[in-house]
Amino acid sequence: MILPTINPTTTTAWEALKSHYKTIKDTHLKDLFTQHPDRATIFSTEWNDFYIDYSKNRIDQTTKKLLLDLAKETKLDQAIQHYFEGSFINETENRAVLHTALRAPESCHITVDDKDIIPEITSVKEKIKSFSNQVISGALTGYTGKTFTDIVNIGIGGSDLGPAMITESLAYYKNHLTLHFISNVDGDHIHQNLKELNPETTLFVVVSKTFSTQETISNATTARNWFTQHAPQDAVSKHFVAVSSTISNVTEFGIAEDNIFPLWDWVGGRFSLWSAVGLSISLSIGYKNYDALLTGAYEMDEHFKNTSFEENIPVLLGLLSIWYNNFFEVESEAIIPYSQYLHRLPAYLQQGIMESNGKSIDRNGDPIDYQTGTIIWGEPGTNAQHAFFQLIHQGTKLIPTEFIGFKNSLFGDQDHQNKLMANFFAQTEALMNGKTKNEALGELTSSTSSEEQQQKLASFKTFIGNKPTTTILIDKLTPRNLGALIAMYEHRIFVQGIIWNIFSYDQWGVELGKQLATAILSEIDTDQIGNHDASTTTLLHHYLRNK
Ligand code: G6Q
Repeated sequence: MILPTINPTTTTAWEALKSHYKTIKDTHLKDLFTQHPDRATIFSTEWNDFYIDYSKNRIDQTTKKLLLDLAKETKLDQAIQHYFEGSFINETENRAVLHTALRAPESCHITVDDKDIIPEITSVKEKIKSFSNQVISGALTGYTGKTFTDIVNIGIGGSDLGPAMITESLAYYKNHLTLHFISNVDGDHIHQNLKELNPETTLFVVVSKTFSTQETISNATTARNWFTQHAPQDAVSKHFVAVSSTISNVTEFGIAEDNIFPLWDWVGGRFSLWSAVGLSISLSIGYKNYDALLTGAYEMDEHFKNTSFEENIPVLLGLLSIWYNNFFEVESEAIIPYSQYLHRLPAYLQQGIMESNGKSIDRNGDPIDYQTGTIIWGEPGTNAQHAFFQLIHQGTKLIPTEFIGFKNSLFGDQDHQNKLMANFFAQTEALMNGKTKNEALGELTSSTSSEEQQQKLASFKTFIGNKPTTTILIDKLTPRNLGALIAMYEHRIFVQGIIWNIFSYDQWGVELGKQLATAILSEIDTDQIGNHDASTTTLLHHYLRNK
């Protein structure tokens, strides 16, 4: 066992947190601010271009101390060391977890199986750089000599969400190339995209670590067939490149070895955008911006590795999440970016957070009897305010919400920016303070309704408040700051996984559905329905009737 295997509920800190919870659970955030007007200073931290305010959370100094004790008792410090050193902490797959090495400077030495991996990483980065430069500049052309106009990233899960989210988030920095992301095995997805493409000017980037994923191989095959219907067979090598750690599968598919950008088994799919999986990012925003993304992530790695837990952003935010999940027993957390560019961030984080920490067996192999894996959801503000915010404000569920905003807009329209940020600040204030019935009544007194009607209506217009929020205020949406933000979430996943005593870097839970789909596909293909439960059998009959 490399990582500690401590059941968090057996620690002294956990017991203390349980009793402490009883003393604080009914306290209103408004009262916490009245008691300690300096909370905003005490519970906030500044780092590079980030200002994190976690003072609107239902915590006091004792909560913070006990949560930090929990991190110490579960030996988080030792675990962090193992993580960065490349110990095989993905024990169920017998692998290191080293996406952090992908953003480390060339001067670092990080070894896996006694081999320094930095030179290999550097040489792949060089390959990404030179290839992106050539495609962007037009030095590399398609089979008819025309420059590329469209890049199609074919991949799914970790081989799609990262590059798709980043290229959307950094669309402001993009060049003339149009990016397309094809992930779903739903044929309508690829055919809708192909309809708009010109084979002469389209470059396909097939991304699959294993190069055996059903969706990706089907989509890549359909793309290649479409391409060769228009272009000669030998033009495939000019229009198809691959990102993979399984070279033999790629060459078997028909992509030449020179056109392969490798990655390694110590890069987990959902943490792979920092590897060659990020090729589409580099093509879209240029290598320099892609490198700045990596630098930002590296800076967050250093912060996480070297900062005392009291001021350590991923540690503090991870502990807050545990506080709500395990003591308040909240069911979900919302993440609301106040930037339309970040509209794919919640979906990206859903994979990172829920695939990593949605586990119910602990690191000893025993079933878990406490809550793990938080449910994450969200949409950009202000749109979300006009949709589901009602439930956060007045529903029966407690939903800790994270607000991500930027001080500066990218196009510099100050009028819009002020309106956007006014909403950003107003929401956390409203969620905290709420509105008392008296305040609601006060607003109604001038109306013509009777006092009885006013009393009744005021109940509907009352907000209890006391809804926890965390505010992440960043100077500007730059590649570097985005890199740091994503790395911050990656490390929070780690913190929570360590404390919950689970393995965060495997994903066995996605296997069963895949196995059954393979079996059902052959039944559909042969029109022979096998042995299923009555519901599945009936559904299959309905489907086959239409085939
Ligand atoms: C992520 C998962 C998963 C994976 C996809 C694609 O951590 O492992 O989302 O990225 O299943 O796998 P391939 O890259 O092997 O096609």
